[in-house]
Amino acid sequence: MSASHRNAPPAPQRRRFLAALGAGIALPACAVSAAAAPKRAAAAVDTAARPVPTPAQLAWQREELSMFVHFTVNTFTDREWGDGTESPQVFAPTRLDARQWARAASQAGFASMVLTAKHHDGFCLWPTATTAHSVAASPWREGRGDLVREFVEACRAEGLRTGVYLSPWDRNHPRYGSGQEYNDVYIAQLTELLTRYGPMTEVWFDGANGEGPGGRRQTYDWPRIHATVRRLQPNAVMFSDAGPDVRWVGNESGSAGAVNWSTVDPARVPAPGVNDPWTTEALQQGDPDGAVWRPAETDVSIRPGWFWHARESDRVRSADNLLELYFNSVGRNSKLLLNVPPNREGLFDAPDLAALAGFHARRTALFADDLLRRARVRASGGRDAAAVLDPDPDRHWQADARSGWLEFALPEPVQFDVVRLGEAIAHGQHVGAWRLQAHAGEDWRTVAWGSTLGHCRLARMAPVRAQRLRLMIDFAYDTPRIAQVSLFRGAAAFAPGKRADDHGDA
Ligand code: FUL
Repeated sequence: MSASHRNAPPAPQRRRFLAALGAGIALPACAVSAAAAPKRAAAAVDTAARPVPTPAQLAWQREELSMFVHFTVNTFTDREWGDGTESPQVFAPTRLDARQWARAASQAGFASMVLTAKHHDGFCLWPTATTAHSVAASPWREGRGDLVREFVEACRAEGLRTGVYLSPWDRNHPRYGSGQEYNDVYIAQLTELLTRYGPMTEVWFDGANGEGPGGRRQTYDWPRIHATVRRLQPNAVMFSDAGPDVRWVGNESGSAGAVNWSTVDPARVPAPGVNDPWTTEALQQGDPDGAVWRPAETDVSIRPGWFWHARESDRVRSADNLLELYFNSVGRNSKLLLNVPPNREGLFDAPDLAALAGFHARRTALFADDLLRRARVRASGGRDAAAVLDPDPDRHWQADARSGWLEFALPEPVQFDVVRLGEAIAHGQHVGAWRLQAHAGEDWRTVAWGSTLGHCRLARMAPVRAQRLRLMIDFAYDTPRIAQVSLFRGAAAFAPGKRADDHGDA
């Protein structure tokens, strides 16, 4: 989305540069960004003021996996950005079945789906009163179809929550660029989407706008847009570069910051589409002192493009590559919004379905057996240390100071190569430096370390065999509350490497 695409179609070099910023999960503590370093003396922290998520933000993050669906006239014209001159006649999927999409998503462990109800070309996937440029003017279902309805009904039948993407940039609508008049149209479109189809859990505002010189420039009325969503769907989160509830992660290559705070200073990214020198870092890393809770969403496509193109069907990400994305997004305190675009029949394609199934199989196998489950746990202080072995994300060890440790003793040695750590984020995100140590001989050896934790931190390492382990929380901005410490074995089999499905990301 956004900054990288603001004035022109995606620039590969910028993508690569942005991806590089998020690369590498095992940074030495001394190499982590300045944003991770404590900025204030411990005694000066006003802990009462640290932000916490709303119930909607908490539910959004705990889903971990959401599926994006890009589908419109572009699917039929073979373009990524339509210019608004497409005839609605081209929109003619022959076997469209939203249940097939929803089934694939739910079987692969995804909890929600977000549909492009209108992309930049302005074609609306639902019959709207705001324009004739919609499915009502297409041959699909003889002009009587409503794809947003079929989508939400399919998702609900599969137990998935639903969201909509409604591009503010509209290259077809005659009122675009008129100011107030287009803003009225946009609000009317939002109102239709948010009143006709039941609960929506996410509303996605794209910051992309490629209007060049001589193009029609439109100033969006963000306060009115946000107020409309809040009034009509108070339980939905709103996504954009600037939130207000969920922020863009700053690239489209599937990498959150290795340091990633869910708190931000809103002044650093004040509006969607702003591209200051510091924007990418602010989106990637957040800010430990940020006054606002605005977690990062990692949107990335299973194919090189966002829309389906026949020529890309041999470049679908592999199951291993999807697992890699999972480590780099969910495993870095973000949420993965993975795009799977339907083909011209209106179905998910065979290679995409195979990759999703493989991803699910690998992920569930890897995380099936928590090797730490049978440990005895001691803590430096505080209460309920054993709660870190319970997967309930609300049960947690609360330390009695702003640093501390947990020690684990297992009945016999185990071999592991992944650790999953998590904070009880309902109480905020506070940990700024941690180390995992294994007891070897007389000494403790550090086997993984980093800065932020948040809802989920996954770290991989060369296989370690140990019977005693400890997690050191070296620094936190408020009393650490650790909800999960788990160990797994098997990640070594999925070591990243250059493959045909490499889209040039980290
Ligand atoms: C970008 C858009 O320009 C792409 O087409 C896509 O929708 C992506 C998710 O966001 O800004």
